[in-house]
Amino acid sequence: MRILTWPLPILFVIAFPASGRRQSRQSEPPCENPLVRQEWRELSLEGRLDFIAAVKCLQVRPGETSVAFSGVRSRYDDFVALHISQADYVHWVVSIALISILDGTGLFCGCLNKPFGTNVHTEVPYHWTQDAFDEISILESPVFDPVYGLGGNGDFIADINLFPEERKTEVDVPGRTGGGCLADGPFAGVNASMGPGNHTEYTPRCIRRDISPSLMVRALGAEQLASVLNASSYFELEHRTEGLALGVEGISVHGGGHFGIGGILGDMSNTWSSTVDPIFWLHHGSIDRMWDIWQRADWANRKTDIGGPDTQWAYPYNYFGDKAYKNITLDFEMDLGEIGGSVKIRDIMDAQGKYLCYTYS
Ligand SMILES: [Cu+2]
Repeated sequence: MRILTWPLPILFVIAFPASGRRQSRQSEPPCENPLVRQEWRELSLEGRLDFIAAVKCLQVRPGETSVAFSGVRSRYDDFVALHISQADYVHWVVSIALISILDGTGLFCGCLNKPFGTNVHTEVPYHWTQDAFDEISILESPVFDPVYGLGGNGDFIADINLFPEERKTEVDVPGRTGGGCLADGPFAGVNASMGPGNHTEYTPRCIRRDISPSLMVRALGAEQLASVLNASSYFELEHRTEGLALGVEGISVHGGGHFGIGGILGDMSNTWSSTVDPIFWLHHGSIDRMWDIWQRADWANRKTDIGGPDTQWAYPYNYFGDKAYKNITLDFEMDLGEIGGSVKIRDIMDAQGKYLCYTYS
């Protein structure tokens, strides 16, 4: 069975909530000293190494959910497994909203024994538009740096027929340039424990990237970003973020990061297990930031504007025919599993509210 990976849900994210949330709760009410989420390039070189070290720290700490998910070996795997297990249920369920739960500060800091408030947190946004002018600039993005970044592409694999269907995306991503295991950077040689795809069995394997610079330039540029931020409603915001058509031509800012980095053979393209590639968090930081900017441009109206289907492939993503669905409301409860429990959408609408406490630089 091939993996159906388009369009990806913006919010299939759910990881690292618990510790950050607890930290946020300590400061409520109100949120007086929000953590400032700096862009990757705004972090000092030391700060970037801290982020990398925190991920590696979680990758060697023992996992806590291996009873529920047999593939879990590390603390990092806890979140990979949660994401895999929930992806089918949070597809388009409030889309962007769930992302804002991802405040992992406590967890990242804690693993490195650093105090809360240092910029060692999960959702470091990466501003793709600063590089998405041309293909060379994208490939030279600081986030792909082998030392002060998360490493670059996999080696080019020309013949994708060497791989079984379940290892490829359904979408025929144009302009792919890699496909091999990470060739450099801090996660080269690090094994993912689960995936690819919708299972949590222990299947150790390398992390792959298959970057399509042309897709990244097309989907992550200033024009796309402006279109998203000009949305007049949450419904429109989500739709423009996810894309307005099925297939490559519809890929927008969310799919642009996933398919642009994951290509056909890479992990970022996988709906369920994309979290095995730590660049996932930086991409989703940028998506959450867009939502935050959009909200604050008209806070009075947008602080409570939410919507979208509670069912995968339902309107407005009903490319395969109409499906019954309910529209998400503020009272919708997101299930964050053993790690985060149940969270109502209304409690995370404000990144500086009673539940979350962060802002973007
Ligand atoms: Cu995503």
